Amino acid sequence: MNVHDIKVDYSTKIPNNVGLSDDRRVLKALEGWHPGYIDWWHDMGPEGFQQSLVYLRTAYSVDPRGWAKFDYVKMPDYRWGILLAPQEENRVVPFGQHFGEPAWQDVPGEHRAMLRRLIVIQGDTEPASVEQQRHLGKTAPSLYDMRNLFQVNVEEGRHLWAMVYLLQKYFGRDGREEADGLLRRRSGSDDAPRMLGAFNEATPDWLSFFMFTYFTDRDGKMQLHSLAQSGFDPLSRTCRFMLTEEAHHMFVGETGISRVVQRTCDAMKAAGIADPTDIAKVRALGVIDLPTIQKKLNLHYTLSLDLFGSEVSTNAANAFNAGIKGRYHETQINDDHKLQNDTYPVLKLVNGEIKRVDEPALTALNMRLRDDYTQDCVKGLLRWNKIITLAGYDFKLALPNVAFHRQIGEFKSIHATPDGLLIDDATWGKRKGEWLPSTDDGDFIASLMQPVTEIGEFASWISPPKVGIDNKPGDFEYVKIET
Ligand code: BYC
Repeated sequence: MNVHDIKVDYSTKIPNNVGLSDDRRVLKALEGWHPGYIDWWHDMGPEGFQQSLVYLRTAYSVDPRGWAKFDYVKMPDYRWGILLAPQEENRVVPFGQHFGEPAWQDVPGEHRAMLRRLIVIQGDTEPASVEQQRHLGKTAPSLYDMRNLFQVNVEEGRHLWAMVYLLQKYFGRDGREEADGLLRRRSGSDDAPRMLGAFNEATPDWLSFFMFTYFTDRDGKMQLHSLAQSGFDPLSRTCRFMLTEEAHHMFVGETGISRVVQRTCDAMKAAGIADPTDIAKVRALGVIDLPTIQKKLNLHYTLSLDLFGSEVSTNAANAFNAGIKGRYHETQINDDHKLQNDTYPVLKLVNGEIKRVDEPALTALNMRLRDDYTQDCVKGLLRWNKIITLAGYDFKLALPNVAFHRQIGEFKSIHATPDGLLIDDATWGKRKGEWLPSTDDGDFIASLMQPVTEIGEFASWISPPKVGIDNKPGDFEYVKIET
């Protein structure tokens, strides 16, 4: 490990550990892109609070043993930078037709278009999520939560920088055009929407934010893990460091939902409510009932499943063969890493029934990654259900069947219940409000979204966290709003 790769150089306008001061061409291109980014941040970044001092962590090194320091920062002054995990000596392409060859330090010409497409898609999601969450600061349930939201937002901004660096450094003129496009598209826009479905949906309230950071950021984790395996070494190194930051985003989601569930259970118990499905009674307590939490979960989980693409995909097979995008934990898998003769079971619609069918493992890579994702999702559900059980309630949150509410892949043209029972259009039309948040549910949740900005205080519908950020005490002022 080269020690110069670990420390971040803060002497240039753009903090980095990639030697930008010796790379005038890329430094100039990035400095040219910077003002557009700042304009975008002002227009589309968090609404309000841009002049507040926020207790944020900033990376100062990419050493896993100590890489971030916390301090008060105004968000527009955050030091967004280019940070790559240290280069591993003698790294090889870990899968596909180039298996075992030295990893590429430059873009392999034959795979240029595919690589650029994947980098652009990854880059597009980062500003999209900031746009989706931009209004949430105004209804934060505490300063602690507000700070976490802003931390997630500035780091998504940095992840955009990470992809823009790759485009500017390795893709010449079309890379620069793509980098500009990343600032031009807008989440939910009719004319220039973001590229993937879930990133054009609204994040209307804080329960959605927690679901998004739990389920959609976890798609990010899986995709980044797959790209971290890439034979294109700069992409691998970028994604490895992004994963370090990403962990906090999923923590925000998992603990956020835990705290909502905890508060609901505590309130139900205190009021002597025995039936958690008695929605009117539970809502009268000013907390979010468990069935509504389940509906939000159904929505965000299924939107996130769509992000894995079709179950059977030649794009995925080509990216793997080319050594560009691998599997989750590729290097820990014990096989030939080429998959030419292997199969993988894929859930498909066969004669109107959901069945597992063996497909060539190469074309089934999206399905495999999605299966890994689902397994990873289950962990949170176990924690949330434990809170419910400990409170003495007979209610379980569950992941819906993968055929439920899909817009991409095998099940996009049918309707199914969360249990995986196929139903016709009319039944779906009548019953979907039982499974997905209705306008009434949205209005109720919106009615709870009253901001709480007193130090150490929390909104009625969420418990305080068990520990503070950076081990700060409960009365710590995470955001100094009056500046
Ligand atoms: N919406 O062969 P197919 C994150 C398109 S999240 C719209 O089925 P493929 C984050 C597809 O583009 C992670 N279009 O799928 C989280 C293709 O179009 P073209 C982001 C979709 O290509 C929270 C066509 O359908 N990173 O980081 O094997 C906050 C057929 O495609 C969708 C990545 O996704 C969709 N859902 O797989 C912040 C990694 N799905 O080219 C950040 C990079 C498919 O025929 N991306 N299509 O016009 C990829 O690896 C793949 O492109 C996908 C799709 C997994 C997205």
